[in-house]
Amino acid sequence: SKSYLSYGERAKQHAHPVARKLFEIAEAKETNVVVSADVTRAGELLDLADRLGPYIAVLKTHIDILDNFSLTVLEALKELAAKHNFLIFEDRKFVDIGNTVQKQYHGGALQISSWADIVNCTMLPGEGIVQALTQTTEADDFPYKDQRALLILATMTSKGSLATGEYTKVSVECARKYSRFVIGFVASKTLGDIETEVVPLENEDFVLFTTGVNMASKGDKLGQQYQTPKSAVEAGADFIIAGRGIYAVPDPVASAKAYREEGWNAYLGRLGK
Ligand code: 6AU
Repeated sequence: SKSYLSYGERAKQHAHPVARKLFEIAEAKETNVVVSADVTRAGELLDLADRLGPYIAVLKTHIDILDNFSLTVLEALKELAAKHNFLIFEDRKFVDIGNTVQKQYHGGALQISSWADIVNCTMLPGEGIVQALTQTTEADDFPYKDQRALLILATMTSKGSLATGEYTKVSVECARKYSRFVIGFVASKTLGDIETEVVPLENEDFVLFTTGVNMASKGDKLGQQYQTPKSAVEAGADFIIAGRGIYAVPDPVASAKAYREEGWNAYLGRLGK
């Protein structure tokens, strides 16, 4: 499987420009950390992005949780992404009919397509959601052609999640059908294990983002379940998403460095180095 190739090798081979850029960043900065910056003040978000920027491959946002949101925040975020060479992933989890998600993604109050390199969606509505988002990015007047990518939420980390079985299976099938826009999954196991009947095909290289990663906790009081960076990468994660384990501790920079080191060492271990 491609998950046993280096990020550098995958950067050279991948058909999608956003996946290539992601792998190039991981290789250059020696990090597979995605920080989930789930803070509610714009100033705090930008401060985290600036301080953690050097140690992360991707900054993941929930832009709708900012209680002082303004479009100027997005400009500042984009500048920080360029300064520190990271991608921005808006964790919007689109979950509606095609006609609605197209408007939520491109334009609208949050202008998501104009600043988020990566977004995600759930498969609850069926194939049409992926078809619609793909169509938006392929329109003649879409300004960010080849600079945007989609992840499918194939499993979830919360207790009692219904994102299993047939749901997960359809996630994989849909990723294959729309691989010109879908670069991978948010999920907690390797692609082969997400849906045991679906083994990765010879020429595909989906990127696996695993969330529910925390070095100090097993879960929270609201059903979140955690594993360590090491166990996530050993189970096939290409990128580890950590939120509170990094931003909600006294020294987020030291924490980001620790997650980076553990995630990177587990990756090297997977390569046999
Ligand atoms: O590390 P935490 O628990 O503070 O934050 C985890 C982050 C949150 C969740 O909204 C998100 O990861 N998440 C997702 C994503 C990324 O789509 C899926 C999932 O199954 N579980 C999960 O926690 O921002």
